Amino acid sequence: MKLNPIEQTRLKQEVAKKAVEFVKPGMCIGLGTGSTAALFIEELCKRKLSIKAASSSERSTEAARAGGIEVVSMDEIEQLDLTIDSADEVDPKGNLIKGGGGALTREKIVASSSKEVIIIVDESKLVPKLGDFGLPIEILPFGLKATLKRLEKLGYRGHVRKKGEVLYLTDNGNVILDLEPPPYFENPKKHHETLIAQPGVVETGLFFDLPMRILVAYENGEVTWMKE
Ligand code: A5P
Repeated sequence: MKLNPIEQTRLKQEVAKKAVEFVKPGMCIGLGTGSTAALFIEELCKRKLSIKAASSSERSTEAARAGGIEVVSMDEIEQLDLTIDSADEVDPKGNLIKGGGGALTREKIVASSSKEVIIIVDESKLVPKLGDFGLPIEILPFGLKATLKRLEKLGYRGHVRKKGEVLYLTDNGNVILDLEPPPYFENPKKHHETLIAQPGVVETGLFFDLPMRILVAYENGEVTWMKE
């Protein structure tokens, strides 16, 4: 379901506001990346809660620190209490495609280190099958051509992400390959396992088997948990 950009931003704001209610003083929070996560961080800063955060990108770190949140490195924490992040697509089982903002690897590390993960989305992100968005994967720049060739042999084609004329580099100094869906990622686990087994592939934007709940803002004004 397509939404016009103004309406979509309104829904992102609604779900971000709701998500802040789950953050309690003393918690250690994982911060996602992207426009929805940025709105959540903005709301979180307004609350002036005494919390710590670990962040999935330089962008989110900067925004949180500017708003007075103490951001610590992942190595300073044992486990995060709660991670709040968004997604590019959510299927009916709660599997996700992430990485539109290029932070998928750090996002997966942060989410995997969290007792609980709340994914906040506007209803346009809900899809019957994952794939229309494409699939961002993070790749080492070393041997890029060889990695692309190997992936192509396995049937995965895509475009190396660019920022203007130059390669887009992640916070980890790696490249993002935006894969075309074949045509859908109906079995996300299988695709993830095939892709991650290839030398040079750092991480995929397929998220599954994590302690995630999906909070959705709908056009009719409801903000509620996604039901299977
Ligand atoms: C960042 O790498 C992504 O995983 C984002 O979480 C995802 O792309 C959602 O982004 P928006 O909130 O900007 O739609």
